[in-house]
Amino acid sequence: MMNTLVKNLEFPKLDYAYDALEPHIDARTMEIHYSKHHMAYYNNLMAAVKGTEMENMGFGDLMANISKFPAAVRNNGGGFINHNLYWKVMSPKGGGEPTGELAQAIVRDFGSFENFKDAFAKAGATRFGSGWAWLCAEADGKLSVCSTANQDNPWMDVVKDCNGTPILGMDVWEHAYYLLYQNRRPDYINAFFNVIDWEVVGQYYAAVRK
Ligand code: MN3
Repeated sequence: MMNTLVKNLEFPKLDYAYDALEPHIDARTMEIHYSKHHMAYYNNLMAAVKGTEMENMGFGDLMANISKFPAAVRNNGGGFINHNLYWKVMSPKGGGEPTGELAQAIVRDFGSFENFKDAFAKAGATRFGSGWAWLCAEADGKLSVCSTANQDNPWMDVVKDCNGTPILGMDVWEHAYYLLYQNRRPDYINAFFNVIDWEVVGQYYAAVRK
């Protein structure tokens, strides 16, 4: 996915119904978030790259060199890929705790799963304005938690203090939670833990380690 040519990027299918994450994330929020917000990032990205050298770059290379390209590509390219990850790491069978290698790495790098949850929740809650919280992995398996503003992400060269490959991303823009939670971002963050699909996150972790 990350190395797909930009001109060949496709808007992803959602693997579950809009109401599948209720009561944690409501159907109306999911519908608007996916079919309006995410779709707009995709459409605006494709419009911004059309007829430029960016069309024929791998998407990962575009992210890794985003400092050389227009802000519209940074914002919409980030919005496109960040939401692709967000839909994948959530599922109706989510919640609980990771298992296997990822569980062991979380205990090794954060002390406990509860400590990880606290760090991740804090990264999301303290991001001023709009942005994302991330759990990232290095090729050697090391995990870290960080956050980025707006639609920036750890793949971008402009992001200096939040690195590694994202294996879990949480959208903390108000559009992700305002209909159900209004200004109560911490309540949304607590609810998000109930929909995290740790099996998927574990697969992303294994892929980074290869
Ligand atoms: Mn969003």
